[in-house]
Amino acid sequence: MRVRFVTGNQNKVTEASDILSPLGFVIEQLLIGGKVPDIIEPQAEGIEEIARSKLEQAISLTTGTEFENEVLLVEDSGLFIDSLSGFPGPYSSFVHETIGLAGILTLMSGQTDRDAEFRAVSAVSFQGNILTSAGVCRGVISENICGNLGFGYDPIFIPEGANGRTCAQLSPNEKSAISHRGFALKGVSELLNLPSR
Ligand code: ITT
Repeated sequence: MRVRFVTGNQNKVTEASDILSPLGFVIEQLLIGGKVPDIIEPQAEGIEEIARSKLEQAISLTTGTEFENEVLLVEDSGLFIDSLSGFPGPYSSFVHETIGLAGILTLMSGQTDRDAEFRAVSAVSFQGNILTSAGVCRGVISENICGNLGFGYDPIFIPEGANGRTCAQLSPNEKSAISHRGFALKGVSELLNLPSR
């Protein structure tokens, strides 16, 4: 099954393809007229609400185009730090672009509770229905920026079960096996494969 991923983040497309190709899906970034469609991320509290809004916008933008009847996928994700009451959470993109990894480490300096989690909600449109699935990856914020694989907050996030390595020190397969994106997308693949569909 071909799935059009509506995202401006090429790293997400690569990871989604690594996760879903072995399950029989072909993942392609959605480009309309050669461009990533303009999707506005609402400033909502929950990532599920944001994912749904992104998908609804994508459905409107593809109506009347060659992609109208295709399966569309969107994802919203973020880093939620326990001792910062879930910050940056839904603001993860903006915070990454502004204060960046160094800014997060400064906010965490002297903090002994470094527990955090990555969360993702994947949403797909399929035959007129919207299906969603969530994934969580628990871990801790590192003391230093470490590793050069992955993207975003990977160099400061040490997931559980990775022997103290940050996500940016894991191979793509190691990351996908335990990541928020891996769990969310496997959930979506199961929903798409239900016999009733
Ligand atoms: P789209 O909305 O176009 O899909 P985006 O990069 O803006 O792309 P999000 O809003 O979902 O995506 O991402 C929020 C932030 O969380 C962003 O800064 C990402 O880099 C970061 N992030 C998401 N998943 C991550 C992961 O697996 N590893 C590290 N950082 C991640």
